[in-house]
Order: sequence, then C-alpha cells, then structure tokens
Amino acid sequence: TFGGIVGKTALATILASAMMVSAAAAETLRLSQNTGDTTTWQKGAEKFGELIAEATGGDMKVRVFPNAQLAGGDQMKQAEMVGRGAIDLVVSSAINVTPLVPEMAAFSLPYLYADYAEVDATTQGEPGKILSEILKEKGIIVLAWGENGFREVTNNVRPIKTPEDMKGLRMRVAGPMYIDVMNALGANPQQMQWSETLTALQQGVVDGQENPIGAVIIPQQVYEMQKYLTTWHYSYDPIFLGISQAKWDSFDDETKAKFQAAADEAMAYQREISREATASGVAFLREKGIDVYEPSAEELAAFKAATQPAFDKWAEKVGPELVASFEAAIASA
Ligand code: X2X
Repeated sequence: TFGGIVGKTALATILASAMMVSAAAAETLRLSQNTGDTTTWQKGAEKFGELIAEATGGDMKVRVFPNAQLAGGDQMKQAEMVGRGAIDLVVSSAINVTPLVPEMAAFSLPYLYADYAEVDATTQGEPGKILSEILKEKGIIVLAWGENGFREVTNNVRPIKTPEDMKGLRMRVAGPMYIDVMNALGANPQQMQWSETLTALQQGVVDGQENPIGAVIIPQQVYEMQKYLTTWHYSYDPIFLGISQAKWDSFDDETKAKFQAAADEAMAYQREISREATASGVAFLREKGIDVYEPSAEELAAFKAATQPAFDKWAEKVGPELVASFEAAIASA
C-alpha cells in the first residue's frame, strides 16, 4: 500500500506542505458596498467575485461585505478607506464619494439627463475618464462604471405632484448635494446612513427618502414602508467598481487584465439587471400597493425650475469646465 511505501509521518508532512502552498497562493480580497445584500449592487459585486475566481482558477477570491460593514456602517467613508488601502475593493455610488471628491457630484446634478443614452455618454465617455483620473489622485482605481439609477422620491404623507408638495416633508438623503436640492424644494432634509434608513422610515423618524427603483427600492422592499412614489427622475447616480491603488500596483499585467475584464463584465451585468428591474418596477410597485405618480413633461419642468438653485451652487462647486464636459457628452448622445 501507499502507507507502506511512504511512512505515515512523511505522508502527513507532504499533505501539510501541499496545503500550505495552496493557502499561500489563494488570496481573498475584501469588497465593501453600502446597500443591503439583496440589491443589484450586491449582485454585481458577487458576479465580479465569481468571474475573478474563475479567471484565476480559484487563486484569488473576493468577499463582499454589504451595508458598509467594513467602514463601520459609514457609507461616505468607504472611498477614503480604499484610497489608503484599508479596503481592497469598493462598489459605491457617486454621491457617497462627494466628501472626498466633490467633483463626483457632477454626475448627479439635478435634471442633467433626459434618458439612459445621455447617461451612458457620460459614464462611458470623457466625463467618466476625467472623474477616474481625479479618483486616482486619491488612490482609487475605477475599473468600471455601473448603475444605481435615476433617483425617485417616496414618502408617507402625500402624493408629490408639484414642488409645493415637498414643503415641510422630513426627507432622508445620502449626501450633501441632495440636502441643497431638498432645501430648494422647501423640504426638511437630513443626512442619514442608508443602513439606518429603513428603520427610520418604519419608525416615522423621517417621512420619505429617494432612491432608484430597480437597484434599491424594490430589492430592499422600501415599498413595505412607504405609500407614495413619484417618478420625478431628479438625479442620476452612477456606481463604480474601484480598487485600491496599492493593491492594483501589486498585480502583474496578466492579473490586471483579468480584473479589468471581470469588472467590465460584472458592471455591464449590474447595469442590465438594474434597468430591467426599473423597467418593470412601476407595475410591480403598484401591485404592492404603492400609489405611483408619473409626472408629465410639464410637471417635470416645474421640478427642474425649482431645483435650479441647487444645480447652480453645485455646478460652481464642481467647476464650469467639468460641467461643460458633461454637457458636451450629453449633446453628443
Ligand atoms: O444611500 C443611498 O441612498 C444609496 C444607497 O442610494 C447610496 O448609496 C447613495
């Protein structure tokens, strides 16, 4: 028998060293994302992990942590942690990065885009490249852009049909630009972590919130806590899959190519499932008992006019040149 040829101790040694070799070769990278584990963000991140495991024959793995767990629940802190290499990978959205890189707010200026073609002309075009360069200066390599989506407003008080309907509503928002937009509408905004928002809605600490239908509202069952939704499309929020520069620089070219390809495929998939869920979303939400209001072009124009002060303030903040680059990309769509 084999045991007769190689002594038991020797066999144990051979097995142990084989295990050590494979343990040393396998690396698990940590990816932080700040929504729950049912969203398209999570699905995109998991897809990326599957593709990486496949491309590296299992040598590299990605472990996805939802709810900004790796940043102690602080969704705005993730980008900075990736920048200094404390987290390897991140899936986060533009608005979350604005404390670190205010220019990221350019993507989400109120009423910047008419449709997805215009959106794609910015994330996949020159503006996406410019923002990637700026993030690189902070130690974050953007591998690919995905989609949170057009953010729609929900609340428990009344249907929102005009800017006046927003007056006095206590609105949870994610980031600083949305505070200004809500103030322009006469609402009463407060910044809050997403991971705390569902409880806040349930307990009536706030009246409403705003998020994309397919990526977040449906998968996180916001419809269980809200009565009214208006498809006002007031701001578009892209997400991105980023890696810390320190980790990236430690890769050889072959590994970089594998990561790039996996990120491209995972974010294309993530964008697709977000758009699909959004397309069927209004019908789904109505079935769930949500009162959905779809404003006319004229009504949307009234919201656009009312939010103009916030647009102007943030256009100034991100810089006229950057805004011009977005407008040029949009015009070419
Ligand atoms: O916190 C939000 O509202 C969310 C999930 O959309 C973002 O991360 C911006």
